Amino acid sequence: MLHNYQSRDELVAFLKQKSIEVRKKIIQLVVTAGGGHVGGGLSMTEILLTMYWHILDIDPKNPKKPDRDRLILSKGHGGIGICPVLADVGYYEESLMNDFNQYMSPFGMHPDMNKVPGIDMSTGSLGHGLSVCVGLANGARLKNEKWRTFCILGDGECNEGSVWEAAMSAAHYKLGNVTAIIDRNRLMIDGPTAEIMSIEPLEDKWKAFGFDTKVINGHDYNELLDTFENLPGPDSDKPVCVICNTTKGRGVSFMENEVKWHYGGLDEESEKQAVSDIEKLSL
Ligand SMILES: Cc1ncc(C[n+]2csc(CCOP(=O)(O)OP(=O)(O)O)c2C)c(N)n1
Repeated sequence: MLHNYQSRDELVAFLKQKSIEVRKKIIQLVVTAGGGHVGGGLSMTEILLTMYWHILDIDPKNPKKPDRDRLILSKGHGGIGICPVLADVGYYEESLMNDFNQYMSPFGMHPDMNKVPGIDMSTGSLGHGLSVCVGLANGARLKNEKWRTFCILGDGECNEGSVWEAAMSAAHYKLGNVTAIIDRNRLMIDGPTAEIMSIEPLEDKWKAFGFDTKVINGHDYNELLDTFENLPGPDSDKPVCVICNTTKGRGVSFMENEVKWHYGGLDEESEKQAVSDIEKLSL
């Protein structure tokens, strides 16, 4: 927990303010980069802020602390969503992102664990994050260490067979130190998940694969905090899956629930509109 707060209300107010600031930063990065995966960046803002400010046992001044909790962003195209959050909690200065996705910048569109402090795994090719979590979690168990592993996956990403192999093995090895978090925004790169490759009943699937599974509103800080503050703990024998219902493009009127805003660029007028929408966002 990186923020000192007196009450839940104070914490939620703090996080809501961060939601606005981080979303505005995402828009700025889209402009800097000339385009970006903005829809799926904006859908996970509250999940990421909850994890990095409040849930993860981390030290941004010591990013490789051996007993830190690990978070793998398996939907690596969400780099534009996670990098501002890592700056916000203090892994690096925000100004380092001034050349985001430009030639020689440490910040590519998909985050690189060797260049971006706080990134626990380089991702971008979908379907691999959960397998790495399982390996890390198994390693922690073998060494009797108590740190936890978290993996954020896209719902479209759940089309990948490797996600389910990893899920099976997490349950088989009784890895209660693994938590899968699904950004359930119902859209992928080229259409709605229900049309491209139906993954329903998603909750039942994760349950059948041996995960303690919960469905929550991924933009509601109270639901996020209630869920992640009350995880069973690294010694439990069942992995956890939290399906977070979210809105792709959340906070920007012309992006919300629009497939075409999976990836896009912004001209001056649309940038202004996006910022003005975000400033009015009520969570
Ligand atoms: C193995 C692999 N196949 C295809 C892609 C191309 N791709 C990038 S994003 C994306 C859609 C992902 O959808 P989802 O997981 O729902 O992400 P979100 O909507 O949250 O951005 C695809 C297919 C990829 N990155 N990796």
